[in-house]
Amino acid sequence: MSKVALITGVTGQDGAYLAEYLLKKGYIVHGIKRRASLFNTDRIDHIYQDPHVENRNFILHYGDLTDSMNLTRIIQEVQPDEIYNLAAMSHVKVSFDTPEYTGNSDGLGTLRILEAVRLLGLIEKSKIYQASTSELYGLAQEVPQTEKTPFYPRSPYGVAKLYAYWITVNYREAYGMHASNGILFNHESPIRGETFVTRKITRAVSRIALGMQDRFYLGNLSAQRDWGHAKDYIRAMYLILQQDEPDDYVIATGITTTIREMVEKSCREIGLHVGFKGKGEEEKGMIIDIDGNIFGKQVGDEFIGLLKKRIEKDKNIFLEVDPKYFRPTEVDLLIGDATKAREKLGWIPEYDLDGLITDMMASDILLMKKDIYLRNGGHKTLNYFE
Ligand code: NAP
Ligand code: G4F
Repeated sequence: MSKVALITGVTGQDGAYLAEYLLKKGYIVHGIKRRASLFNTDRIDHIYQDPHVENRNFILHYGDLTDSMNLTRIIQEVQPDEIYNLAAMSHVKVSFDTPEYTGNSDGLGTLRILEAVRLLGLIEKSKIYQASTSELYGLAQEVPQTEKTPFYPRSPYGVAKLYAYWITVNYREAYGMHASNGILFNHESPIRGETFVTRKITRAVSRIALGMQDRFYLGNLSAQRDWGHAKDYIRAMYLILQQDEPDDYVIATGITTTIREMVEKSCREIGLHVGFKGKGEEEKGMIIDIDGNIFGKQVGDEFIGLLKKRIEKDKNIFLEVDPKYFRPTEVDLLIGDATKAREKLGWIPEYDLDGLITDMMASDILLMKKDIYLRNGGHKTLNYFE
């Protein structure tokens, strides 16, 4: 008999990778997607199965973490062996604008799932994975952060996730549920949401290299993050639910990098050497030199002339700071110690930061080139603004 998994947030970055991974393992995968006025299933269209196909193993349900009855009905229908609760309003900056909604979906949403499992008598059957986060550490009390480091969240998102973390622990202790937290540090990929900083950088650098844009704007360049690849991190989620005993695990690479260095590395990946001048809100990023061999290979010889001309004319500023991206309270430094996950789960990441950047830059260069081809062919392309 195939195992049955239910994934909330299946249309998101992690949900899409996890669904694909579990399908390959022979699972029947159910996913919860939200109703939207436009199609919102881009990330899972390649594994979509038409409802008219018999014996489907990938089934989507409309639902929302703010709707208990909907969640309870879906869990009753699906009778999952494993529930991966990945749905969330996951943008830290946006959570300052929508704090109540964030608390409702990210905090209470977790309670709704735990309580549905309990009320439906599925405690013995359904194992639960809760998508906890390094944002719990916020104003970090210890470096590096482990499962024992005290939490100090710094945003409505972090505080909502703190509730979700503890209600998961509480249901485990109170009712003996197999409910576990993965405390995942930042993880990225070519399908990362476009407004998270890594993807914002790889998209903008690609567009600048191709002559589609002159400059872009970021917030705090000095914040430090421990970035891994989402493909490695969804494997950790799966491993956590294969354990006999529920527990909480830090998933991280153990290496931290500033946003500034992330910009430098993304540029270097395609042969652009960049520098920075000024401080704080006045800081600017400049293109200093181009390595023609690397640029030609990664971007294309036909695009180098335009960029060179730009540097000659001293219009080489490509990055500025816009305080609108600052957060009311910032998380300055995250770096995780995943020793427990390595020792107990046998989790070893396959990607390092350079591998992640190579993957993201190659994908975004290709994506932006598609727009150039469409425009050259007389077609309209879409513009997305933050
Ligand atoms: P993501 O790309 O933003 O995906 C979030 C998913 O949740 C999307 O499918 C979204 O639907 C769905 N969603 C949002 N609000 C919902 C609601 N009220 N009801 C039902 N679905 C809802 O996030 P991700 O990067 O894959 O992250 C997955 C989870 O891990 C999240 O809980 C996030 O907070 C957590 N996390 C992420 C990281 C990271 O670095 N990526 C690190 C630690 C923890 P739409 O597609 O319709 O928007
Ligand atoms: O990419 P970010 O928006 O990710 P953040 O805030 O660390 O949150 C992500 O990781 C968490 C795990 O630690 C998840 F729980 C959460 O769901 C999400 O996936 O910002 C990273 C850093 C911040 O310090 C931010 O201030 O980049 C800085 N930053 C600088 N300029 C920017 C920008 N962030 C964004 N989004 N946009 C900017 O222009």
